[in-house]
Amino acid sequence: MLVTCHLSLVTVLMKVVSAEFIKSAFEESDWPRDERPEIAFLGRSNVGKSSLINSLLGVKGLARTSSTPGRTQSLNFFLINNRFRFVDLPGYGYARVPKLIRATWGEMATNYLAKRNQLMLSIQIVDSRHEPTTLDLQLNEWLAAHAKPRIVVATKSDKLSNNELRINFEQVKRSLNAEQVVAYSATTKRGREDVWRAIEEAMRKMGDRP
Ligand SMILES: Nc1nc2c(ncn2[C@@H]2O[C@H](COP(=O)(O)OP(=O)(O)O)[C@@H](O)[C@H]2O)c(=O)[nH]1
Ligand SMILES: [Mg+2]
Repeated sequence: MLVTCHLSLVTVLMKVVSAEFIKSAFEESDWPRDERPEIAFLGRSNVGKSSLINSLLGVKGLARTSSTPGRTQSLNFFLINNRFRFVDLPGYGYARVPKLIRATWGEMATNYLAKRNQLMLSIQIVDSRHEPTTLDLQLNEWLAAHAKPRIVVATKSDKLSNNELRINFEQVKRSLNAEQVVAYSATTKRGREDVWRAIEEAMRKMGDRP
């Protein structure tokens, strides 16, 4: 009997069985110590980072969403399916935050990004309605210079017409020189499968490392 197997052609979307907040880390000594892979989320304050995390996980309110940004200055770790972690890095570029705290952002986040062996993928979030900011560009350059695997997610795409989105999408792609940009919406879940696929791909690649 001939049995054909098409399994490799079928992409099964990540099933989130469990997602829990583990801890807020204010110092490096607070980072989890085990070897589970991590996916970092980066973006300026209010860009929709928490909404992206919540909508990927299908859990409302796990990562706090708020319209008064710039308060969290810690790294927030979430454990997914007991297998890997999401890391919510503090939002950057919030003008009303004191200079000292802004400086701490750079230090904490870049320290994490530069050092963390468990880091498999950085997800840089930008607002699809606007041109990337100077800080977006700086972060992007930093990630590229340090050869960090990354994708760009252009969120709040539901706020644009298809035509506007097409134009802005190309602009983001150009200015951030990113291999992969995903148009996303936490409201409609547009782009959710693409982001999950990129996450799985990044974890698989690292698993293949000798
Ligand atoms: N329409 C729309 N609003 C969004 C989307 N993502 C986030 N928001 C809103 O943008 C604001 C900031 O979102 P939040 O996730 O707290 O941003 P964070 O500061 O980057 O974590 C909130 O009012 C969200 O409801 C989206 O995809 N579409
Ligand atoms: Mg947030």
